[in-house]
Amino acid sequence: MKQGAFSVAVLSGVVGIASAALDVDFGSADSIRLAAKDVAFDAVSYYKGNETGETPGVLGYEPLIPGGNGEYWWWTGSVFASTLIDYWFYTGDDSYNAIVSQGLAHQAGPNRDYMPPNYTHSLSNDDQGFWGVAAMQAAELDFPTSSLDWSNLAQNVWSWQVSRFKQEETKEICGGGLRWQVPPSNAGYNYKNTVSNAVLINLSARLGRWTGNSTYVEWAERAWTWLTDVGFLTEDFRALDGAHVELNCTDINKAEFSYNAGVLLQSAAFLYNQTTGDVQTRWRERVAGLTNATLARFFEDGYHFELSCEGRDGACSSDMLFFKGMVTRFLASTVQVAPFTKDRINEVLKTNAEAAVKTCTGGDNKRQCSFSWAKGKFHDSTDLPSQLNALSALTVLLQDEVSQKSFATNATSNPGGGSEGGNGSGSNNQGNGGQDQNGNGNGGSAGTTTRVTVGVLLAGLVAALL
Ligand SMILES: *C1O[C@H](CO)[C@@H](O)[C@H](O)[C@H]1NC(C)=O
Ligand SMILES: *[C@@H]1O[C@H](CO)[C@@H](O)[C@H](O)[C@H]1NC(C)=O
Ligand SMILES: *[C@@H]1O[C@H](CO)[C@@H](O)[C@H](O)[C@H]1NC(C)=O
Ligand SMILES: *[C@@H]1O[C@H](CO)[C@@H](O)[C@H](O)[C@H]1NC(C)=O
Ligand SMILES: *[C@@H]1O[C@H](CO)[C@@H](O)[C@H](O)[C@H]1NC(C)=O
Ligand SMILES: *[C@@H]1O[C@H](CO)[C@@H](O)[C@H](O)[C@H]1NC(C)=O
Ligand SMILES: *[C@@H]1O[C@H](CO)[C@@H](O)[C@H](O)[C@H]1NC(C)=O
Ligand SMILES: *[C@@H]1O[C@H](CO)[C@@H](O)[C@H](O)[C@H]1NC(C)=O
Ligand SMILES: *[C@@H]1O[C@H](CO)[C@@H](O)[C@H](O)[C@H]1NC(C)=O
Repeated sequence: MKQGAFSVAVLSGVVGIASAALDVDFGSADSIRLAAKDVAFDAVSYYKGNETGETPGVLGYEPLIPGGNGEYWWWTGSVFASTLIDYWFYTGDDSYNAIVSQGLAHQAGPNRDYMPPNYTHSLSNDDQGFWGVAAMQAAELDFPTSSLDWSNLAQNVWSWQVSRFKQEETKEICGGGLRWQVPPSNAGYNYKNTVSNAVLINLSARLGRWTGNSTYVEWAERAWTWLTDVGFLTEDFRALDGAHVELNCTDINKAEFSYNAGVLLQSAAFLYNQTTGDVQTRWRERVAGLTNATLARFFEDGYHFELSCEGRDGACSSDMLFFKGMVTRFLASTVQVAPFTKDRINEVLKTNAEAAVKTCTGGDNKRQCSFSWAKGKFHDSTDLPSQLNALSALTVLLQDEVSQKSFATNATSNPGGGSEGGNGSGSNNQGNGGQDQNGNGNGGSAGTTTRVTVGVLLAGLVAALL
């Protein structure tokens, strides 16, 4: 991630009236699914990674690579993958699974840890982390693969980040915490930021749930404690951007970006779900506080407004253009693992999608979307992040359609079974104490496997954790 410091802009969104070329009936799951299909198609039309001579997984070449067009940074390829994995999960349309798998595999690099040598010059902890997160998501959703062990990729990323975190604790600068950049020679190595640590928390929370191994949950708590101690996460749950090591992290850059809050919220939700007793109460308070803060700061009028840059024309960097879709998906998965947030969050997800779709009247086919949902109509230009944002906004409305599916763990996962096509994408856990069963899915209406929820299994994990 390459953002600089930004001051907080004044909110100025006014919703206008526009007729959407994407004709969506928000009361109908079929209608939402059809619209999502169009938006996904237009999003993928920007992707060149599967063409001869192109690099799988990335959305263009970084400015620092010779001949690079400088449009999108390396990490954004992981957002493309995550969005399409969720698209497949919510709709059952597997049209893009092959290019997503190919990209995730290619960018894992020679050591399968998302540190491919091509990108060392700009490698940051958050960048590596977001790729790890995409691999973890693939594991949890039993995303079909013939050759890769998704959770192993995520674990490799986690191991690297924890070893760096330990090193920082030894040095006592800022009391610990991950730096932004990885190689000391990179500009930004002297900055510690919220998102790098938040992504480590996210991975820890989810690996904890995946394995049932409490070491991960302890790490999530450790990194969370650091974020609050250093003051990056405030008492009223504002997630501030970061600070410099020269000043022992006292010069906090107060810019607030939605994805910082979003990653923390979703992580807290996963931790809430897998803990019990007082510990669970603490995570529940964090979930509640971050839900409030996220909705109040970034969804004041019922749709996402990127506080720190939107409203100042051209002030959102190419990185920031991706945040809306990410946060939308974080909110939706928060509902899944922390259902007590459902009413509050779902109300907003609906108005959010309606606002997004109003912008989808652009491009040659008159259905492409644009970035600023506050404008209430198409404006400026078409671009890939705007398509991904609108796609996320639509797909998360299909939550009820997938309520019978739930996130896998290492005991239930069977991604290989899904790669054959036709026989479903996951194992069928019958609450039999975690035995793997390679059952056939009884194909749901959207063409995906209906899986018995792993709630029973989860209860077992909770017992194992505490
Ligand atoms: C964190 O975990 C969720 C839940 O599986 C995943 O969907 C999401 O992409 C992750 N978010 C980040 C940014 O870490
Ligand atoms: C790349 O993937 C897209 C989407 O699946 C597909 O339409 C296109 O034909 C593929 N291109 C090549 C060269 O395989
Ligand atoms: C690294 O760059 C080379 C040359 O452009 C390319 O062939 C290769 O696919 C790239 N690897 C990754 C992981 O992007
Ligand atoms: C730097 O900050 C940490 C806590 O954030 C503190 O423990 C440490 O004493 C500080 N070091 C200096 C030199 O002030
Ligand atoms: C899941 O991971 C845990 C911790 O690594 C391990 O002890 C357990 O055996 C794994 N379970 C399965 C079914 O692979
Ligand atoms: C739990 O995970 C940690 C970190 O990966 C590992 O070192 C430890 O061996 C695991 N414990 C068990 C019981 O699998
Ligand atoms: C969140 O907001 C709700 C409603 O506005 C309020 O009742 C609740 O106390 C808040 N919770 C936290 C933890 O801030
Ligand atoms: C944990 O998540 C599952 C879905 O994966 C959900 O059914 C369950 O209610 C959640 N637990 C709690 C305590 O909210
Ligand atoms: C699906 O499962 C059935 C029963 O096990 C088997 O006969 C069939 O060949 C499988 N189909 C595919 C496409 O793997």
